Amino acid sequence: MPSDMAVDYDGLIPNNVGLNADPRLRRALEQWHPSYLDWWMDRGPDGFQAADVYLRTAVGVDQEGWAKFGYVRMPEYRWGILLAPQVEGRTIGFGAHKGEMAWQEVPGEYRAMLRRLITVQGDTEPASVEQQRRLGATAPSLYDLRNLFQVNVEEARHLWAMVYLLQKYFGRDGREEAEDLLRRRSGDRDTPRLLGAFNERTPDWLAFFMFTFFTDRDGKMQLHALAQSGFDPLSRTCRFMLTEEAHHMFIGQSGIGRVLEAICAAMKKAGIDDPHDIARVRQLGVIDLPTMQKRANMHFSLTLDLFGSELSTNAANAYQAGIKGRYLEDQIDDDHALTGATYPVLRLKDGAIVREEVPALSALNMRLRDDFVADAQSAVERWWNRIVERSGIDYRITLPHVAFNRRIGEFATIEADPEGKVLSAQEWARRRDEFLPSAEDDAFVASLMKPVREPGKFASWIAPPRTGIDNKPGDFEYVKLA
Ligand code: BYC
Repeated sequence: MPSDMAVDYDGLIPNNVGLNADPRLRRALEQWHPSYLDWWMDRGPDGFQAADVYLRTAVGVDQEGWAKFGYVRMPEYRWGILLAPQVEGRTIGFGAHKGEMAWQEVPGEYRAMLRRLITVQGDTEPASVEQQRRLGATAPSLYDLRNLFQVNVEEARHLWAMVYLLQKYFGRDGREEAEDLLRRRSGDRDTPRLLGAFNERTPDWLAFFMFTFFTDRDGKMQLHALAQSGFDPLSRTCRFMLTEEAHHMFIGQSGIGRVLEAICAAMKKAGIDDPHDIARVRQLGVIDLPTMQKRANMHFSLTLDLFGSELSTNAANAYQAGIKGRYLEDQIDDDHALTGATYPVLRLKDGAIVREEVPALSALNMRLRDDFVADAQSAVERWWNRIVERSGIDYRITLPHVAFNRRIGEFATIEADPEGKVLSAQEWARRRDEFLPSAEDDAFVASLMKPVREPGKFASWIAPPRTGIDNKPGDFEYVKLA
């Protein structure tokens, strides 16, 4: 066996899982590879497959220096299977098996549950690549174009990570799931992706930045919960994926931050103080702040749906089984069994939103969602509102109430405004465009989406980044177009 840290780069599939010593698995993955490449060419970035892109590739799994930067054509990217190092003597940290040695093989009684979780996680990865497929055509700079492609190749690597687990540990069923992951299509009527938000459109770059801010942050929370798993290969896989996820969220938060910088700078320069003077702000070639708020409302609420329902026996069972833990489970000071514990959850009772104490085991989805909301809230303050505040413009972006615009769970049956006030269907219909982007708002954003391809130049609606990727200078040619 190669050591945990050493990545074998010689074969078709770079890996640190000893693929050479497992011919059956290697064959299965090599058979899947051509279908994967067909999927990438057919459903991946449209029109840039021959360009040289300055990408990072994982070449090791230790904390420092795991990434190597260089120009790559995307179809030649080395998608590898990389697990975080095995922790000697790791035990299961929660649930009925707490204290037992972590499993290196799938425990029979939890096989179906594990396969489902891995499949759901795996399904989101190619879905996001499909959603972002056409964005390259309208990138606001070569820097952003490169960042989009970095996200795309790494989400595709996350697909490889889940396919490895399916193929290695789930035999024939796993191989079938791996094929289905390439068969489902984001937004397709007959074979949609499994989770709602991954069937939505990502029509423009503002949607891309909001998605990487909010939806990748759900990815972070879910991966953290799975990284606690007693099934050690899943835990190690997710721990390494988290190192990549951090960069995706950086792209989202700095992307929105740069949009806000451009807005505030343009407003100051034109002497506009009133953020609600939308027509004048838009004439400056930047997005207006109320539209930013509406887009945030939309992406935040769509992402909340990804946490499942308020009360979930699936989540309770996965916890008791030691398969999916809480966010930072290993840093929580309690019995890690949740015996007799309760958790406060917002529920719908007789048409009103009320807080109710429920058994903590059944509320695990909400606990993770609350952790997500706190994380998103602090990022909004740190990365967004501070920029607006510094410019002296009187405006704050806020996150809407969890009952706003929901399709999953308790609040799917009602309408509520961003403050959480329940609205009648008529009132919602009348006021919807106050809360969510209108067709006109979207058309305005779409009108700004003109490609900028000169090194060092940026579209009017977005400020340049403070520093380059890999410390490259401002006019670095991140993508050499073919
Ligand atoms: N859409 O018991 P419940 C990422 C279903 S993002 C459609 O509450 P559970 C990424 C549910 O399947 C992170 N259906 O569900 C980000 C269940 O069906 P069954 C992705 C939904 O299991 C950016 C039924 O409703 N990873 O990585 O407690 C770019 C009852 O619901 C939805 C994960 O999500 C929905 N939104 O929770 C790229 C982690 N929600 O079983 C990547 C793995 C629920 O009755 N997945 N349903 O037929 C899970 O942990 C869980 O499956 C969920 C759902 C949290 C998603």
